[in-house]
Amino acid sequence: MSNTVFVLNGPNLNLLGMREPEIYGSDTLDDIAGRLEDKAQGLGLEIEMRQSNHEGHLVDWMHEAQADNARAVILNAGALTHTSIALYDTIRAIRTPVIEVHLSNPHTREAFRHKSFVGMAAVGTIAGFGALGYELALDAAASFEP
Ligand code: CA2
Repeated sequence: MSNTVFVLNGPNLNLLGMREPEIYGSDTLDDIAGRLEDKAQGLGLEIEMRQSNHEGHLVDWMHEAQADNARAVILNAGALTHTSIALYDTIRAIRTPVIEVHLSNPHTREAFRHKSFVGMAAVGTIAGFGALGYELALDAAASFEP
């Protein structure tokens, strides 16, 4: 198994830090990536950080994570979390463990955010801790068997 952790981000997360800071915080995705790189170094891991507004890219990247024997996938699928059976099937289909992350806590928000297809297949979920959630997820990934 490799030391790489894929950190995959879905639709609109490229806008982080630019809108709705009261919900999502003021860090940009690049800020989060920088902190994850530093933390990964200390844990002996490598980060592959990506964002796409397209569901199929997330599917392809999870296949890639599996082909590369990645340690784990950290996935914030954005709104696809609540709609995508394709992501559910993909997480079920790969052996690579997937950790679901959300900046906000979807359970305190609109009812349509209460269902998570990602969470139904992921190893676990970290939500509501803002950008810190990605770092907590990296700690979880580091605890998986190499
Ligand atoms: O809290 C999260 O991390 C979410 O995955 C964010 C998604 C939302 O649909 C999920 O229910 C929870 C939305 C991502 C959109 O990101 C934006 C960032 C800045 C400004 C506007 C949207």
